[in-house]
Amino acid sequence: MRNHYLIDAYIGLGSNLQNPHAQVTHALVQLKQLENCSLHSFSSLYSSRPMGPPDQPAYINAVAWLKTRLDASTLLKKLQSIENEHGRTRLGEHWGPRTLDLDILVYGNYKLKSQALSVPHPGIKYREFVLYPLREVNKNLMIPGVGVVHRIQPRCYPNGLIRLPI
Ligand code: A4P
Ligand code: MG
Repeated sequence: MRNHYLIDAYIGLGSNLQNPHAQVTHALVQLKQLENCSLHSFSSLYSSRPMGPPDQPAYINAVAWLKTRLDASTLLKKLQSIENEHGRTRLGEHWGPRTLDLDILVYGNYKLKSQALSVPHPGIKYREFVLYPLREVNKNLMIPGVGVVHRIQPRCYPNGLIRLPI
């Protein structure tokens, strides 16, 4: 489904399996090629400690800013197909390792809460691997119901997050 107008959507990318750096870099290329979307900008890549079970590799994370005419659920389906192309499996433990995870962090001014789609993503304000790259992309972003990124990010402990050189 298509909107007539463009929506600003922010996507969180994460990977900690099978060359995470390459997984995230390739996913950024795929986001650039998505129909009815344009990739406005994207953050550096960051190395982060795993949230969840500690016995898994470090993650590579990044954030992309898309302008899209896709409605939120169509966008989510497109992102899930990209995850599947990266060999994503969903049989493992909660917050377990993955080849690629693409989350819709923010979708315009929308506030949606269902099992299939919650935006803004409920974890945003607690996650350094989301807030630091998001600040790099748009520090003035107002996250609906949460606040402005440049005010929230400094309250989030960096937890060993490393911004990787380009
Ligand atoms: N879903 C609901 N809202 C959304 C949304 N805004 N964006 C639904 C994307 N999906 C959303 O997702 C489970 C279901 O969430 C989907 O069916 C979708 O309809 P999933 O990708 O199959 O599973 P998941 O990602 O394991 O689940 P969850 O609980 O959403 O995990 P998170 O929040 O994605 O966190 N540590 C570091 N350092 N870096 C990371 O990126 N990521 C995770 C996963 C754990 N630890 C991490 C990282
Ligand atoms: Mg996910």
